[in-house]
Amino acid sequence: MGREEMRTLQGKRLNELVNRVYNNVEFYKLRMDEMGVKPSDIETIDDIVKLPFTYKTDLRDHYPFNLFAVPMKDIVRIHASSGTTGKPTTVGYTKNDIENWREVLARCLTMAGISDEDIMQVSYGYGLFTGGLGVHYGAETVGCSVIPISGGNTRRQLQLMTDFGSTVLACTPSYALHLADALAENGYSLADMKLKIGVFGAEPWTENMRLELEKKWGIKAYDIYGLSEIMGPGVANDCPAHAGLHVHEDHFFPEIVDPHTKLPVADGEEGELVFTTLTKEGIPLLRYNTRDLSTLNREKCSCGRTTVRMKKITGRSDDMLIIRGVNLFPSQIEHVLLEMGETSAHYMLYVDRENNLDTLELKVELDEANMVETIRDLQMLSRKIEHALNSAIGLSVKVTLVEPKTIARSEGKAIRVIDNRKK
Ligand code: DLL
Repeated sequence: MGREEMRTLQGKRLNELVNRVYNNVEFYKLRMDEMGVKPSDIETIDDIVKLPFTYKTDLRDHYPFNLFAVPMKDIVRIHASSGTTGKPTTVGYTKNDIENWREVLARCLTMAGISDEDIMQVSYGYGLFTGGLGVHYGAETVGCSVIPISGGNTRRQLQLMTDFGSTVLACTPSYALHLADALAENGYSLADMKLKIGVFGAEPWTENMRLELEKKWGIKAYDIYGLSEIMGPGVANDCPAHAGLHVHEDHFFPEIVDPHTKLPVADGEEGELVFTTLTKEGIPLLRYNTRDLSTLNREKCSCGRTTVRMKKITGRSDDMLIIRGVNLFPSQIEHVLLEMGETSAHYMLYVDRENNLDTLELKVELDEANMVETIRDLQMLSRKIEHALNSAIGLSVKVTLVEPKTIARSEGKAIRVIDNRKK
């Protein structure tokens, strides 16, 4: 589609969207009234800058369903991802949303050369996380034979990959690397496998890592991007040119804004990636600030596609970590510690990578007023915290209790995380 034709379509969809949220979501009506913007002020896609931004905290403040724009009877699926504290971020899909999700994912997979001839092993987690089910539906739409194995259980992954002759692997890039390194020690060989294509995403990874995965597996590796708030996987992905990720901009309108001023920046300049969900019905969002850092490029790609491309994500403007594909805010850890009230609130998180798998260790100071006397009690307290963290954030964390006043205090902003993973 030519640029002008696309802009006309986006303008029409934006106008419908704004009417929908203004009339059905109290939060947006209030925000727009406050700013003195009416739905009739939004005529073309350029008018998007008149609209309010949405942040993750807005989803938290309206937990669980208060930003939904349709009655619950029209919601057919609920997913959730990490919030900044104890409550997850929840999203809901109508039947049409699921259809559109299938469509964009089918585009992503086709762009990577996947067809109904392929056998796809979906090793993203199935469940509240959008990765497994999202990719699954798209793969079925394309006509692949889908193996919904979900994440984990490395040996079984390799066994099924060999026995079933999987031609496509979909998982996080770090898990793909871990699987590659586990081949030999589990008695498997690439020669017995039929893998051709990897669809990797859900966490940041570099171009070098992509090349490394291509070499280790002897495959073509593609980057797939997305986030639960906007849809899940399938917001954008790269084509064989690997020159940025094509955004499915007829559904998700991207902008880049300056992290400080929140004003839009020119194409090519880096800033926070913002999306407006042009077609979503369940939980449509205006100008959702992802906090992911990227740039936009509207030039036609050498693959022939005209859709805007976003550069591989270079980082985030907040402190969210992605550990084994799971999003984690240090504030979630703090929330659990404070809720338990058995230690001090001075802690440090150490993130590392062993055998290509992320590891997480929490050092937390004992509370002077509540000192633990015996080694046994100390061990019991660590286990208790590990258990509480595991059920709150879904990740295993090694907890080490340390003496009061041994964790370095910082004079400015507290440093809570030491991330030793190689970039
Ligand atoms: O990670 C959706 C997804 C699943 C994408 C499977 C791709 C494949 P969330 O759990 O909500 O959703 O996390 C979204 O993960 O804001 C980025 O910070 C990061 N992220 C996702 N894909 C990529 C990628 C899913 N390809 C957050 N490159 C986003 C870099 C990514 N970061």
